[in-house]
Amino acid sequence: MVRITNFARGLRGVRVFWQCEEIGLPYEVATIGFPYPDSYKALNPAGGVPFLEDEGGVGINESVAIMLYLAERYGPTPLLPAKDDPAFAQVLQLTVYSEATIGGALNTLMATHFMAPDADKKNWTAGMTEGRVAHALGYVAGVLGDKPFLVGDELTLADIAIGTALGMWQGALGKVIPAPLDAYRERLRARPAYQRAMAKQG
Ligand SMILES: N[C@@H](CCC(=O)N[C@@H](CS)C(=O)NCC(=O)O)C(=O)O
Repeated sequence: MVRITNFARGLRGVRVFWQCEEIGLPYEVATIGFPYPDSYKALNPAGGVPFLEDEGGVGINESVAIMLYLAERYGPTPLLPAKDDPAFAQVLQLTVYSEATIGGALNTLMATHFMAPDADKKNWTAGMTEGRVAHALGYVAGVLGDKPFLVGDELTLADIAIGTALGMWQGALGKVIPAPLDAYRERLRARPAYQRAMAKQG
């Protein structure tokens, strides 16, 4: 069975739990705190969570890489369209975008919000980064349009990845989600698989 190490309230780990719930893949959750125990540093020298272990000595971090790995390893699944489906490219793009563009920027904002001295909390980099995330969310809202999901009529990895980034923006940073994405996020949160995933948090 795959094993996913996560923080007690780590939303990137929830991405992976949620995917497992959607596809019916059994998984085990290991919850760690910060600073990391030495055993975790040895297991995942890159640091950070989530971290996935699978049979055959597989051990990887990066939530989006984990999602793509699981979809390929335990698919096929409608969460990742087939390679000859035109939707495949956009699912890849948005899934990677959720972390490479949005999540990475959110980490800078969260570090500034929670750890910077008061005088530095509203520095130039924070303002620029916040603007980039706001732009990215506007882009995502445009992609969504009036559709129920970002790509096609069914939930894909793109929704899981982006929906979780919206949770970080709203939940961790207390920011407002643009109205069209707010309704979308509520639809995602209503999914039984999402709720089971959230219940698996430590
Ligand atoms: N791009 C990585 C980001 C991982 C990340 O920053 N995770 C946070 C928790 S959600 C973390 O581990 N922070 C503490 C650290 O980096 O040591 C991913 O998507 O997995």
